[in-house]
Amino acid sequence: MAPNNAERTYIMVKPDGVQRGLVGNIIARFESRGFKLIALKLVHATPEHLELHYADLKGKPFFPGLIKYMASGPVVAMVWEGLDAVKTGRSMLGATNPLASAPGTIRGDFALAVGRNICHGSDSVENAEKEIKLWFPEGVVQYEHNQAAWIFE
Ligand code: D4T
Repeated sequence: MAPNNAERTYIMVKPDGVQRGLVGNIIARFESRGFKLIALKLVHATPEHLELHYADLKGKPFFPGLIKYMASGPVVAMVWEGLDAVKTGRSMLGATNPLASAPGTIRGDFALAVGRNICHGSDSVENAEKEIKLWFPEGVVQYEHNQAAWIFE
């Protein structure tokens, strides 16, 4: 199969990442890795919206606390595009529990607790497309990325 240079992933700096001033650092990592930013906004999400985002986790014991934390302040919602964006995005985030996140990853560098793990990234291409629709019903921005020839074969 031809490489998909246009794979998209939904990345979200969580309220703790915003409060701790890590937005610029996280954006810089995705930019310098070679991904193309195609949507971005600061949004204070409602619990109802977050319940849709985390619908798969409804019923887990940590779900009410997760929704409360995610609704406690604004998040930075972003869509990044590029080769294997979903898988590479997840590896840049590190393991869900910062105890297991390697140094050099976002969680491995900035987080200690699973319930305050700084940043979200889609875990499959299918979920990425669902999350992009949920957070950006207005659509993303299309433009030519002049660096593409230096990033992709
Ligand atoms: P997100 O979706 O936030 O990027 O996290 P992951 O994809 O890495 O992990 P997840 O869906 O299993 O968990 C979602 C969210 O719930 C918090 N959480 C998770 C928690 O507070 N306690 C827990 O025991 C687990 C497993 C952290 C991330």
